[in-house]
Amino acid sequence: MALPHLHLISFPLCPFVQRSVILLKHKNVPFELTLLNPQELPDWFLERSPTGKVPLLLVDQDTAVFESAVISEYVDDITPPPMLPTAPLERALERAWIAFVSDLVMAMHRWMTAPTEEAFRTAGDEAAKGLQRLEAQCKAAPCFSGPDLSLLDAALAPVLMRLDLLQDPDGPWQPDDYPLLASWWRHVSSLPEVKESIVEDFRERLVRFLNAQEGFAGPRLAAGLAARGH
Ligand SMILES: N[C@@H](CCC(=O)N[C@@H](CS)C(=O)NCC(=O)O)C(=O)O
Repeated sequence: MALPHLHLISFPLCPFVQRSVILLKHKNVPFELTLLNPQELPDWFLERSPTGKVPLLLVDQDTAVFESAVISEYVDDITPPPMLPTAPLERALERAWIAFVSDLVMAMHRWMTAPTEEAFRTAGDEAAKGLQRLEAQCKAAPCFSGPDLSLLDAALAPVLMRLDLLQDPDGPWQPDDYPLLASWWRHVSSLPEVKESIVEDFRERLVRFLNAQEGFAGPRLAAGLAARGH
C-alpha cells in the first residue's frame, strides 16, 4: 500500500517532535520536515493546528494530526510491522509510560527555564523522581522493553539527550544514580535514528535558548554546556 505524503511541522528544539522524527527514521518512512520559529508562527500553522503546538503532522497536505503520542501510533499503524505491542495490557502499559515520560518532559522544561533557584530545585526534584521511577521500571535491555526500539524508547530518548547534555552538579541526571537508564542511554544514543533526530546546530540553539531565559536556570545551564564544549 502506498504511504500518504507525511509533512511534519516542528520547532527546532522540540522534544515532542523528536519522538516522531526518531520513529519515522527508524521505520525508514520518507517525510517532509518544516521547522518553524515558535516566536513567529505563520497563520497557516495557527489555522491548521487546533492546539497551536508541534508536532503537527499533515497527511497528504490535507489532514492535520496532532499530539505526539497519537502521531506515533498513526505512523506505526501505517508502517507494519507494528512497534506498539498487540496484547491489550502491554499496549496499555506502553501508552501509560509514554504519558509518564511526557510529564517528565514538562518537569525537565520547568527545570531548564526555572526563574529562581527554588524553582530550579523543585523542578529538578520532580524530574529526579520521574527518573527514579523509570530506573525501577527499566527491566529489559538494550532497549527499554526488550531487544527492539519501542515507542517508549522514542519518547524517552529526547529527554535523556537533553539531560545528558545539560549535566549540572545539582541537576536531576546524575548517571551513577541510574545505572540501568545510563546503560539504556548508551545504547539508544548510538542508534542512527536517534543521532539524526536533531537539527545540526542543536547544541548552539540550545545554548541560545537557555541564554534567552530570564532568571536562574537558563544562563547557568548554558554556561555549563558552553564550558564543556563539543
Ligand atoms: N501534548 C503535546 C505537547 C506538545 C508541546 O508542548 N509542544 C511544544 C513545543 S516542544 C509547543 O508546541 N509549545 C507551544 C505552546 O505551548 O504554545 C504533544 O505531545 O504533542
